Amino acid sequence: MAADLAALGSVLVIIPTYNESQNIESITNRLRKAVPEAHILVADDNSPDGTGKIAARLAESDENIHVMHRRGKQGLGAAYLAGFEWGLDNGYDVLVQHDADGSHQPEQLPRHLQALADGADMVKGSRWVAGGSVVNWPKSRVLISRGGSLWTRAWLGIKVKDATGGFNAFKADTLRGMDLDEVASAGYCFQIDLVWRAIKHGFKVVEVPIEFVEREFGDSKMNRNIVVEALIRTTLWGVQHRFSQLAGLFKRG
Ligand SMILES: Nc1nc2c(ncn2[C@@H]2O[C@H](COP(=O)(O)OP(=O)(O)OP(=O)(O)O)[C@@H](O)[C@H]2O)c(=O)[nH]1
Ligand SMILES: [Mg+2]
Repeated sequence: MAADLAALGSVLVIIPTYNESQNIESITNRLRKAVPEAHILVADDNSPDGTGKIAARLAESDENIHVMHRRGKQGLGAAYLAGFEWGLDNGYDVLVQHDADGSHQPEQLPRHLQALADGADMVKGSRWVAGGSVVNWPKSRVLISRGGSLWTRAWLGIKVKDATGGFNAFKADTLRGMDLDEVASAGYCFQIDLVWRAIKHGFKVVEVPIEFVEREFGDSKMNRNIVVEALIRTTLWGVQHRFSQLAGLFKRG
């Protein structure tokens, strides 16, 4: 039988934003409808297009919406780390990562929450498990995403099908137990870093299917550096992991 969602406690959805003025209002509206009891934290990096001001206006009229105004663009990973810290300091029991650009569907968040209630420590929204899908994504992006996950699985020896996915939910104790102060990754790699950390620390990671929709408005912040960072860091973690496996074998032998 499915476990009770209410028992999960308070939920904070963190939305990092950089120039999402065309998206922020509709995504917060959808989230408020889909999971009314959840709180939202917009972590804005002083977007030149005024996203922070729109978020501040939304927060004024809705006590479930909060805004963190950050100094300037420091990358998605840094914004999430600041959001996690704020959420943990403020006593939330569940913390969710959610993009502003419409790629993640707020209506699918209850599935993440149910998986946490059923015993997962971290839940990853996955495009590449049965029932998952992408809408309007160019072939090149599918290739990068699938290739990146394959590379990650091969090096790190993990079963996660969508390692780079960014629609994730955590129990607060999972984040507390992952040594987040050691995270240095900035782009896509941040998502791989989080799931690798969760697995290494012995937490139960579950993937749930999501429909990922290419953004209609605004520009992607994805670039070649982000892909290269992910490739280099994942390979380094993989080499370290394989060495420690070998060292373990020698010790035992
Ligand atoms: N605060 C903050 N948010 C960011 C930064 N870079 C990206 N974001 C936000 O992070 C979310 C994901 O960024 P996207 O540009 O959509 O990048 P992506 O989803 O990895 O790439 P696509 O698949 O092309 O959409 C969006 O809500 C962005 O506004 C940043 O430097 N600071
Ligand atoms: Mg996006």
